[in-house]
Amino acid sequence: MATSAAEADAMRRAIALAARGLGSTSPNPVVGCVILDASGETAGAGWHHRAGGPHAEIEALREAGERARGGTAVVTLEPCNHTGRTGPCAQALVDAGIARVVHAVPDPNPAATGGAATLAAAGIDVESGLLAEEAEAGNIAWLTSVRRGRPYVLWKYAATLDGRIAAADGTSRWITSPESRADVHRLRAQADAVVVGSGTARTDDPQLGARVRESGLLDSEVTQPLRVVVDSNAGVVKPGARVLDGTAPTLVAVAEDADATHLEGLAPVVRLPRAPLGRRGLSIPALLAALHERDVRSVLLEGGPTLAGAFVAAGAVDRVVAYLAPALLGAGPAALADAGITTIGEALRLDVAETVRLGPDLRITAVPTPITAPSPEEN
Ligand code: AOF
Ligand code: ZN
Repeated sequence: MATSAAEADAMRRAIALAARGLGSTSPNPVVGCVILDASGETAGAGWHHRAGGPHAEIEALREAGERARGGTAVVTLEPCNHTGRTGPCAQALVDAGIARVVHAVPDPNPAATGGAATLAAAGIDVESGLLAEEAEAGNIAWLTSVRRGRPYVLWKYAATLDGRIAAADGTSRWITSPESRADVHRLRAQADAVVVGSGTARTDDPQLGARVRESGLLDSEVTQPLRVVVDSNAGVVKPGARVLDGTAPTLVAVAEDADATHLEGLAPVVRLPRAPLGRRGLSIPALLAALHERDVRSVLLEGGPTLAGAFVAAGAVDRVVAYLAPALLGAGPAALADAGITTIGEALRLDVAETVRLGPDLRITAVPTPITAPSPEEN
């Protein structure tokens, strides 16, 4: 049976509800659910607020009460089938007398998958794939982290129209407008971790917190991201650094052979292998694995150009958000340093997902163009 216009409307609302959990549900997904009663009227709605809390389906069922009987549950993610921190939603939907379940995206989490089959076995009509693209986009960080076994990486930079992040004398305040800077706080609030390299830590002494008022989110909704400084030689993070203030946790990543004794008692330290020969810094896959182990599902990579180059070289950038100010410098560092690309054929090609005017600036969001297998003639 095909899906109805009312179900599509309900899914759009469920996707919007799910987004309210962005930044607070990690390591769990964002999920939204709308229950339609037997006559197609909205009877309940809910979203997942925090890991360990009720799943979206349970919130929506709670609101719908008896009206759920004979109704339809519209969910952004396939209902779970497992008892984890909470009970299985598939069973809860069966118990509530739901007649039909429409979900957008199958659950790739091996521990939780199988809900659709459980529902079908109980005689419930199950439909998958409604507005799958939109729902997938809304949950892209979590889905990517489950599929790849590493956090989703969003690289953000602010530059002039000629791609420079500072002037020749090193001055960089403020290239972009207050509107753009406020938008960055929203990105920080939605990320599990904010990562910077030693160059940025040294020159900017950034605090890296998500400033609530500027993020546009409510205070109670903001979970401060883990602040990560990649300080390979353990020479930059020192007592008094703003990144060590008490407002959010901090992790300093250093090389296995670095002397980090001065950091004892100051900040947790993770020791990682150095990058492969020919590259500076730490192994990016090892850094991402260490963060994944700490339940980090999404990373906001904030700089600078050297670390961004290492991430691009490692194939570890999933999304680029560029804030471009209508200004020219003509000299000064570029947003991206060496990424191991030496010839035009190797350029990392991107597809533009969105362009937005932010005050005087332009925000461009782009994702790496998927690599398609070469056709037989090209082989
Ligand atoms: C959520 N919220 O609304 C839905 C989820 O840690 P647990 O026991 O809460 O289970 C988390 C898993 O449940 C999660 O990875 C996903 O596969 C599934 N569905 N999770 O946190 C929800 N529907
Ligand atoms: Zn569930």
